[in-house]
Formats: sequence, structure tokens, C-alpha cells
Amino acid sequence: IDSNQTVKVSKFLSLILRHSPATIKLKLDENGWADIDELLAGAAKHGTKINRKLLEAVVADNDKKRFTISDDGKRIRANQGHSVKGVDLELAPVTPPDVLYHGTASRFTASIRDQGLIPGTRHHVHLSADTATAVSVGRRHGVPVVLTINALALHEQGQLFFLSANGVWLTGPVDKRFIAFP
Ligand code: HQG
Repeated sequence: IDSNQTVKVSKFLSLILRHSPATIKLKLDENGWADIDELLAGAAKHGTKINRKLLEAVVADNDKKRFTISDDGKRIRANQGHSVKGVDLELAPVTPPDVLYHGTASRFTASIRDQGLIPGTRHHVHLSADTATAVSVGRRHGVPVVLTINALALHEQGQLFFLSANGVWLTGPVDKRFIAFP
């Protein structure tokens, strides 16, 4: 299986399992799980041919471990990044480290200085445990800028933090008082 193909399938799965299951008339349950047979059938009707073996390869080899297949092998979900309404991953709140990082683009920093970090269309603001990851997250949007978030202090104010199955930190809006700009 070539990597162009797995990247294409990974992008398709991100679209369907995070944002727009209705594109292939798929239903996610309240915890974000989709039935794999229904997903593959819906994808085929949509003109995207994916078989079980390819799906498993995409999940196993994914650079960011974006998806999980359930233990019984019947269902799949995205580990983070959702915008679709009504999905609760049931992550347990955890205490964050002292600082976490947010990768963004230089064109957004004036607005972030003004409003703090907002989730936008996604359920959460996404934070990284290390600066290298934050740089690559920010580069997706433009010239990368890494913001330092005083996560523990924010947590001590009562804000919840979650760690996704693939190591992405998730939280609510981040007030500008907890953000250090470079
Ligand atoms: C910015 C990828 C203006 C924010 C990554 C970001 C991540 C503001 C953009 C995951 C703002 C939203 C999510 C404000 C925030 N004013 N801009 N007040 N507050 N922003 O893509 O964090 O590869 O929705 O800085 O690795 O970039 O898809 O969020 O630049 O984990 O698995 O608004 O997506 O994962 O962009 O990325 P996004 P993100 P995957």
C-alpha cells in the first residue's frame, strides 16, 4: 500500500469521523464510534473504495495515531479533532503539566492577544506537550508561532484538561492571561 493512498484515506476518515459523517449518510454514536461495515459501504457508494485491510493499515501506520478500532474490531472512531455535534469521547479530566504549547500562525496572534484562544469549530482548543509538535501544527496555517500556555495555573482556576488517546491535549477557551507570546 503506497503512502499517497494511506494519506488520502486518512484525510477522508478525518472528514467523515470528525466533521461530516452525513457526507456518506453515516451515523456516529454518542461516543463518536462508527460501524466499520457501514463506513466502508457508505464510502464505496460515495466513490471512495476502502477495504478492511487498507483501513487497518491506515489506522496502524497513521503518523499521529488519529483513529482507534474498538477491541471487538467492529467500530472505529477519531481520537480527537471533532467538530460534529453530540459526540463525547468520555475522556477523563487530567492534571496538565506546568506548561503546554499551542502552535498557531503569525497572522492569528493579534486576534489571540485580544480574545485568547478559542476552539473555533472544534470541540476543544488543541495543545501540544512539546514545541516541535506545536511548530508543525502552526505551519498548517502559515508562518508558525508557538505560544506557551500556563496550563497548570489555568487548571488550578478550575478549567478541565483532557489527554486524547493519541497524546493531544484538549481544553476549553484559554484566557489571554494564561498565554505567553514569544
Ligand atoms: C486559531 C491537527 C484567531 C488557532 C493538529 C488555530 C491539532 C485563533 C486556528 C488539530 C484564535 C484553528 C487542531 C483567536 C485560536 N483568533 N485565531 N482568538 N484562537 N485561533 O485547525 O489547533 O493533523 O481548528 O491558533 O495537529 O490548528 O488534523 O486547530 O491556528 O491537533 O490530526 O485558529 O488538528 O491534527 O485551527 O489544530 P484548527 P489547530 P490533525
